[in-house]
Amino acid sequence: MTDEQKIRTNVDNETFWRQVGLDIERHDDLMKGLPPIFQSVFLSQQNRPEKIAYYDSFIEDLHGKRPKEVFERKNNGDKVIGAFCAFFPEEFVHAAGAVPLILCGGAEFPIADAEKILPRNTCPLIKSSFGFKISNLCPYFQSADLLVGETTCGGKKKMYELLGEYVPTYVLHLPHKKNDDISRNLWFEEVKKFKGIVEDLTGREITDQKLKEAVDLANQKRLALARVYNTRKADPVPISGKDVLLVMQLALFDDATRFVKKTNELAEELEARVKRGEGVAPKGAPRVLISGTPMTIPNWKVHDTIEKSGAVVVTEESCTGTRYFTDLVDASGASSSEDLIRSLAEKYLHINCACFTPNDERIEDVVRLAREYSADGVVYYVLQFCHEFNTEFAKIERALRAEGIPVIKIETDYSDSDRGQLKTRIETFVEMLKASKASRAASASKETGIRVSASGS
Ligand code: BJ8
Repeated sequence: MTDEQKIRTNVDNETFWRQVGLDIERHDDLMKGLPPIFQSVFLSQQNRPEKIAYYDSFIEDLHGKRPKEVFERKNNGDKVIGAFCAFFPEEFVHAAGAVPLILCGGAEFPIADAEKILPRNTCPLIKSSFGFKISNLCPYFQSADLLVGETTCGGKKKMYELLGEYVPTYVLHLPHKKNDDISRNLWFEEVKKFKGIVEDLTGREITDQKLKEAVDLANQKRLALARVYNTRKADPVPISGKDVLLVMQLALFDDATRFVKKTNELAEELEARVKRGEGVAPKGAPRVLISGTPMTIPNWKVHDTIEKSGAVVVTEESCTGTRYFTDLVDASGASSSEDLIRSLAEKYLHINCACFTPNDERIEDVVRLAREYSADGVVYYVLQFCHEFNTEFAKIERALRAEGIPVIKIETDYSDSDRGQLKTRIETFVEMLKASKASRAASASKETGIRVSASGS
């Protein structure tokens, strides 16, 4: 890259956005909506942990500081690889000294543009992601040298074909059955091939040593997130669900080494809060597990509605939740490159996306997580037109009901048009959870003669 081709990053945000080819006027319109939402959803909360300030500051300059860092890496010869799914083996990207980014759109703003090309009855995550690119609204997207898709759902597969007309796009072939040898071998070969694709793009060899270091880095990220999640098992909960969702969302953008450090610092503060019995919601507040499709920035409305209704979100069975970090890559027994890649491929096959059939592991996971986090109820969250997650609800509902765990399904998009209806349904659900907690506490007190505090209200 010649000096003339380098993007200047020591400039104000607007100059930088012009250089990377953003549509400045529309980008201004997009970004002016963010501060009031962020204020209402996040900054209005009481008693937040101090260490959350790092993640707040990230959002406050979302399209400034971090994209400039990414372009600085490009100026120094590193490549940027963007993806849209938890099945993106980021380890290869780190190992090649490139920058991995997850580019899933969570905003309503670019959807109208996307609908000029994609069918309206497509999931909003797909439309928003596509819209961000075709409308030149996202500096992260502008930085990508390669996009990596995957054969999960039909809408994404077809969108990647169209996206490839704008940016070079490679699609990983993910089999839809994970428990047979043919599928596992196919996925292993695909992951191995992806290593070569990253090497070709970057012009850098991924040695076993580099790959092991990258595996270690990605595992550290997963462990830091698991540490934060673990504190949410306490009652009172030391951090709101909204704040944890923010941390999860930024895990997909931030520099991995810095993110590990900051997230471990947050976990340490939360562990101290748990020891002191300090929480963000009163002890006994109804505890909700959210299960379903991912939520990317600025998709905060379901968490916000639940927590403003007097409940607290204690975990997310989602790709912006436990599915992202639960399994580690076990490289300890790997004695060859093939072994190492196989353990990597195996780890990814443990992500229980609804694109798999059968997908019993996910159903078991939801029940297990509800127990582990002492959830009083489950909000099953489906993005509109996501047939995979929508259809899988039938089995999940049955499994939860068999355990006596109440569940409600919310199917929504990125617009605000259903806010009122959502609020009414969620408030009714939370009231029901409070009432059943109170009646359980009353019968426990009757049996033992001990007064039990039952409600967070
Ligand atoms: S591993 S959940 S990140 S595919 S919501 S685009 S499935 S129609 S986001 Fe996902 Fe990977 Fe699976 Fe996770 Fe399609 Fe459904 Fe939309 Fe989805």
